Amino acid sequence: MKNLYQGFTKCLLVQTKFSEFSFWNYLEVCNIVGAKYPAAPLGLLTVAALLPQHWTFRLIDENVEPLLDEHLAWADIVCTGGMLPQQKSMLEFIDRAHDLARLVVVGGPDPSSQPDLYRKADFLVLGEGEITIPMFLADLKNGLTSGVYVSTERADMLVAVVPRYDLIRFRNYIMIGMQFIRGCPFNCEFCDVIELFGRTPRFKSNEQILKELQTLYDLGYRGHIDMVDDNFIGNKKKVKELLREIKKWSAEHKYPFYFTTEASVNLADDDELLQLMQDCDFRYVFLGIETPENDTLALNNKNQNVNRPVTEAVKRILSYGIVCNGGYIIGFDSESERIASNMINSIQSSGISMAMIGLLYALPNTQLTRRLDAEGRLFHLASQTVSDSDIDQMTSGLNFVTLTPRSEIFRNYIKVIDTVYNPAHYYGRVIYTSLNIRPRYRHKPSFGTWLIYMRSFLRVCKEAGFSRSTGYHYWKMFFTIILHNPKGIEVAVNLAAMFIHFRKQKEYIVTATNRTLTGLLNTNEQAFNERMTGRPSSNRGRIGQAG
Ligand code: B12
Ligand code: SF4
Repeated sequence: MKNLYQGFTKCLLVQTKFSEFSFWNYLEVCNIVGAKYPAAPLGLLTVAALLPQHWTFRLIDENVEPLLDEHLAWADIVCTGGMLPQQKSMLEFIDRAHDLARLVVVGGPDPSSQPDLYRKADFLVLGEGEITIPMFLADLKNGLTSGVYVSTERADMLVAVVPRYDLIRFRNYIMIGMQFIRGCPFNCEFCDVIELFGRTPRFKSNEQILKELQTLYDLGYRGHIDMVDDNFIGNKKKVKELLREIKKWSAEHKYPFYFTTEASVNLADDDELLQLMQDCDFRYVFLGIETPENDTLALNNKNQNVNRPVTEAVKRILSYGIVCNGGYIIGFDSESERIASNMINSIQSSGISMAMIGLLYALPNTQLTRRLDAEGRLFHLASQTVSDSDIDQMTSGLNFVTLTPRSEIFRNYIKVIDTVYNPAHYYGRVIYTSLNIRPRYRHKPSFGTWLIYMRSFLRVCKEAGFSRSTGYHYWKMFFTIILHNPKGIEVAVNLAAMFIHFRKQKEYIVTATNRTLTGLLNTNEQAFNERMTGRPSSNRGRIGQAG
């Protein structure tokens, strides 16, 4: 067998499929703007940059194009990696590659969290690739054909490589990812980020980020960059320094990009930071709000959100031209009987249009999972995506014995999703956001892109404006914003476009959850829990008979 390390090795990187029903797969919106999938596979682009650069690479994103046997036949070695919802597609991929006698390398978040599930891969390269890929390459150089590589060390982000952005076709995606920070200083019980990446944020230098921006610029990319950091403002001093540099670079390059990111709600406390973000053209931020109930926040160590009124925070962020999206969770041990109405009120009053509401999921290797396991409440096979309906946290949560009766949680969940994604409520939030936003966008699209925007606008008018369920709301929203805050119209139309996806996705989630609820009501909740945990269940909390 030829030495794969030294030779002109052909390496195929494969991003396996996500479900089209995921909250994050807004394929209808991709269609409208002429893209094929929302986000480019940043993990694999980074892996390609860490592998020997004399190799030849090819990247197939199954969310964009089908993986053919001839792609696999071309390769000497194949790599894949991904997250929990890709577990099933990654495992199928390993089998398919093995059937064609390809050597398979696997890494990324889910294999790192539960490597045993991926044992059949030839090489398991776990944790941060910056540390473990060199270990794997050393073995490959010595002719080994299998191995498992782990490290407790964390990567030094100051030597992180520029991802191989040249391996993708930009027009297939709505946004391209870029990473500044790994790790988060907070300590939320359910979070796996602090387990995977630690609680001390590690940063790339400003020069590294500018180099990545320049690389994208030189490759001809213009438009949307998603800073994929779990908490972009994990160290406010550092992020301000970076933003000052981006502001300067962007001005010198005539603002080729605009940005989105994720941040903790304390972003709203810092006007200087918000101003810098606006100056760099940040347009959307995803806030981890989780729950409107203070006791639950405190019990989950999400202390940074306790006693922090979300409505005010969102209004302040909107005043800097940045739209807030939010993540919410149902199913915490301590949530009140009024959780559904509390959550609906919180979402409606803050005007957060894109609210990702999930069922609490005990992700592998988290404090939550360890506690539930110790309490005998964790389901066995807790984090295996076994069925096609295991899409993301919207359908696959509650992988443990709940304290509130499970059926009650499902009812609350259905009520929240059904209400929040009812057209009148959704468009109400769009109006609120678009009236309160004060955008000062710097990035100006090229003429060609502007034409695509116009075509997309007409498509949204057709899809949303002439639909029986949303037509009235769409035009009411449209004329309200045109009359009262015309600068908010771009945001308004974008959020209306997102509803084309959410409308479909809501139907899917409500139907799937109702099906699960009916199944649960036809059985006995205690018997169900015993089957799922493999242990006799004692009476805890408010657990009762289903129904
Ligand atoms: C950006 C992001 C998203 C984006 C974009 C995803 C995309 N398509 O690219 C969006 C918002 C869509 C998203 C959604 C979800 N996400 Co997400 N996401 C992230 C985030 C914040 C950054 C990912 C990233 O780009 N990192 C930068 C790259 C460079 O790092 P990386 O991918 O980890 O790759 C490195 C290593 O893992 C390794 N590696 C990766 N692949 C491979 C492959 C090989 C062969 C090798 C050798 C090494 C290797 O090397 C790389 C360099 O070190 C991570 C958290 C985090 N900090 O990583 C969560 C994270 C990956 N998401 C997660 C989850 C659970 C989800 C959701 C299910 C629910 C949710 N949290 O919203 C959904 C489902 C998505 C769907 N489409 O169905 C979990 C995964 C947990 C797990 N055990 O699998 C994470 C870890 C955190 C979290 N709890 O949210 N996500
Ligand atoms: S703030 Fe977000 S990333 Fe940080 S620990 Fe909490 S959930 Fe995790």
